[in-house]
Amino acid sequence: IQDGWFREISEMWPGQAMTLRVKKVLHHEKSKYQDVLIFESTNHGNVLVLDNVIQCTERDEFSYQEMITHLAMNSHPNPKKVLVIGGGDGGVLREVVKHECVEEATLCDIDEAVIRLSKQYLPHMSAGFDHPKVKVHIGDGFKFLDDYKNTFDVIITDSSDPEGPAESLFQKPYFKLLHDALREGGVITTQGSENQWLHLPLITNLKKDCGEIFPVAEYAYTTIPTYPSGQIGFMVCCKDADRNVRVPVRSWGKEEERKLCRYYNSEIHKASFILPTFAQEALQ
Ligand code: AAT
Repeated sequence: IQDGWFREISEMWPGQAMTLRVKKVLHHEKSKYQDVLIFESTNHGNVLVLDNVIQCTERDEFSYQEMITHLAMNSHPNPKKVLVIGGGDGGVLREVVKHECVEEATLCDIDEAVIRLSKQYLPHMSAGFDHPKVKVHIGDGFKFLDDYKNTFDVIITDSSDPEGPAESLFQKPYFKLLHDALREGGVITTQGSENQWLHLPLITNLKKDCGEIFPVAEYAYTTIPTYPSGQIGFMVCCKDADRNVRVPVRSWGKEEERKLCRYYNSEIHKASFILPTFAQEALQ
């Protein structure tokens, strides 16, 4: 923070930096795994920052949390057991339990500090923790998954970027663990290592790795002003070769969809897989 502005400077996006005006620093600590900063901004609500990277702002978090969740959930005909890796702010859980078919939603985040501070400063997201179907485990997602085979219908990896404690969650052995932890017909989404403007080689590699493990592996993206270059991508993969994840297999009615979601809808589900030509070519 300099002169009342937070700047998101990182070698992961050289030569550019999102800058947000700070009204007040609410909390700053070094947890066991990362530097955790929470500040109140002038125009974007409260902001969670880990190792100097913006994780969410109250103003636009719904775009990311809804898309990473419902792209997976609505690509499964009847998801009952759901696992979230990362997601310590609770926002993805909040979205998961909007689906009444869910019987159990487990979250595994490496850092208790993120959960503790989100409960204090990000109440709209951490509301997800209060649901009776939710269970929380503190630990490394990679290690956690290793203990589960043939267990979950949907697994959502809402992890931080590949530099830091989430590094292993972008590598091939992790996708194998995800695959094996899914039940028949299971679906995953993962944070797709940022976006098309900055990381096409990374995304190409990620898609290749996923495609070698899952019979269906597609890349989708959403727009979000406070993530680098204003967008972020997801891998959406399925264990069932016949499933087309580009089209929702379930949907709420139009009216209910509008009540439940502010970004996601059935049309944008389909649209989110359509890429501009330069990205299409790279990912082929
Ligand atoms: N929904 C908010 C967006 C995030 S949160 C990322 C979460 O992943 C953090 O709570 C962090 O503690 C957790 N995490 C990191 N590594 C691991 C791990 N190995 N196992 C389990 N959880 C982990 C992501 C924002 C994306 C940023 C885009 N620039």
